[in-house]
Order: sequence, then C-alpha cells, then structure tokens
Amino acid sequence: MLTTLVSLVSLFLIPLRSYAAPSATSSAAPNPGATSTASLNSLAQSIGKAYFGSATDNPEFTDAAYLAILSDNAMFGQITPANAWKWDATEPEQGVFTFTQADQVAALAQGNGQLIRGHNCVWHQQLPTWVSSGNFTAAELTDIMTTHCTTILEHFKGDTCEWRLIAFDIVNEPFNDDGTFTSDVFFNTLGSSYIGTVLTAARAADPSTHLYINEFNLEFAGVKSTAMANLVSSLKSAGTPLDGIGFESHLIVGQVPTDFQQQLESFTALGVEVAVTELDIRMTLPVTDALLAQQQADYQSVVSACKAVSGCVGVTIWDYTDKFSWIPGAFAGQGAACPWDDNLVKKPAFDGIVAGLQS
Ligand code: 9MR
Repeated sequence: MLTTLVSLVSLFLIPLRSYAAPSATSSAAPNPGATSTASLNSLAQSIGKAYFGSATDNPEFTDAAYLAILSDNAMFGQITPANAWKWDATEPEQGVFTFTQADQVAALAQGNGQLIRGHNCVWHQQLPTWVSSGNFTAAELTDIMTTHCTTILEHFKGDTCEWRLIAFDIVNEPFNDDGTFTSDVFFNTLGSSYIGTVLTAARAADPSTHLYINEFNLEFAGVKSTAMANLVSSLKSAGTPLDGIGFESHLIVGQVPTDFQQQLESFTALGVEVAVTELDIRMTLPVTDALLAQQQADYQSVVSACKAVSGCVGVTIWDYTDKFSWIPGAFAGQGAACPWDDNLVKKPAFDGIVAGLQS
C-alpha cells in the first residue's frame, strides 16, 4: 500500500520537477539554433580539404541518434578515436595487445566510408604504470616504445585494411607551455631523441600514413610554438620522417588567437602539413545567446584560418556534441564547447563552421 502510494506520488512529482525552475540555459526562450543545412565534410572537400571530422569514443556507440549523425559521411568524413587507440587501451600489460575497442572504431569508419586519424602512440597520459614506473634502461624503453608503435601501426595500416588511415599522432604533447620538454618516462630516460626514434619506427611500420606530432597551445606565437618549430626544423634536417603538426585547438569563446592563420603558415613553411585536430571552443556557463553568437564567430575564424592555408589538410572537432564533450569534466563551470548541443541540435557554431568553409 505504502509502495503504491509512493509510486503514485512520484508519478505526479516527475512532471512537476521537469517543469519547475527552468535552468539558466533555457530561461525565457530557447537559445537559437543553426540555420544552415550544409554538410561539413562535403563542403570541406569541395574546397580541397581532405576531410571535416569528429572525435568519438566507444561508449557513445550505444546512442543511436548520436551514431546516426556521426555516421553521415557527408557531414563527417573522418573520425578520431578519442581513447580506444591509446596505450592503456591497446597494451595494458607488456606484450599483451588488446584491439577490441580499437577495432570497433576502425570497423565503424570502414562501414561509414570514413578516414581515421590514429591517436596516439606515445603520450605521457593514459600510459599504463608498467611503462611509466618500470625503471627501464634506455635500451629497454626504446624497445618497448618501438614495439608498441610498430604493433599498433602494423595492425591498422592501410595496406591491410579497406579503410584509410590518413594520419597518425605518433607523438602527443611533447612540450610544456614554457617550451621545455614534458618530463615523462620517455624524455627522462631517452632525452628528446625518443621523438625521432619513434617516428622512424612508425614510418618503417606503415610507409603510407602521415606521421604527426600533436600539441596544444601552438595556435598563437610564443615559446611553446617556437620550441615546436625548432623541433620540426631539427627533425627535418636530420632526415627524420615527419609529415605534419596537429594543432589541437582547445580554445575559449572570445579568445581565439588572432595569429592562428600565421601560426599554421609558419609551420607549413617548415615543410610539414598541418591539421586542426581537436577543435572545441568552450565558454563559462550558463549559455547565453551572446556567448553562442561569439562562439559562432570563433568557429568561423578557426575554420577560415585552415581554409586559407593550403597545407592545412582538415579540421577535426573533439566530438561534435556537448553531450559527450570532455570539457565539463576537465574545467569546472565551463562547457557548451561543441557545435551540436546536449540534445544533438545544431548550434550557431555550426553556421560559423559552414561560413568558415565557404567564405
Ligand atoms: O577526450 C579524451 C578524454 O575522454 C580523456 O579522458 C582524456 C584523458 O586525458 O583525453 C581526452 O583527449 C585528449 C587527447 O587525447 C589529447 N589532447 C587533449 C584531449 C583532451 O584531454
């Protein structure tokens, strides 16, 4: 009896709760959405880019509405596995390679006719402790690192798969913001030579995918981008295989660097291609119409910077929807960084991307 009463009361409470106290994000009227019906990848390819893409992650594949949008290859011609190809996911124990999750992303891309950007071989995060705390000698760690990357690259290389692995972030985030090398097990054991070593091993394993170093805060001139430029120059003059530099582009609404395009050009001048690899533009919540309008302008300026540089091959957003964005989990009080909202509805930022590809 009591249970029935509680259920009855809850039946009335649930609708009441959903209408009470509208959140600040949806105060008087709903925020404006996008108006364009364009398809981003088709548009990007029509102006000579290789793709417009999105990151994705395996737990999201159970969301049918999400997956339907992601799988539209006119909208997204490329996907990046946000987590499934990382070291902790693919070699959790030394010599034990697990490709179940990674293969799911590959199969999705293949089924959809989408390119993949591999992400990543060597990074100081999401690194199993058997690597980071193994106290290996330089020779041992060199072998561990090259075995890991060679195995991953050989597993996924284009020769053996129908889908195309267009690029691979071989080295991820090697620098601190002050331009010094990140103090991780690779740098601490091997010095900066680990970068050339792993790039060389990657080329041998898969001669066709484009080998990248991927980094954040290169989008404006400063000590970090200078350090990266010096690294590119020294790798190039040593004949080390290196094809591209990834500009992650985790940006803030109203603070897109004005020299973004010059930064892209300064790297293509060194003989590498560039790509915008992890674009999102976050805001301090709550969402307002003014912030959405600024975000629209910001997406447009990033995308038009890539458009203007012929060596900028494509743009990848770091998941397309706020529903699965990493931002709220990493930056308290911030979010709404993606072009689609939590309900998979296109935001004004979408129109900004379209305008950036068209203008
Ligand atoms: O999107 C990824 C998130 O799900 C992980 O929790 C996080 C762990 O650091 O990594 C995220 O992706 C990162 C990418 O691999 C490298 N550049 C920064 C991205 C955001 O942290």
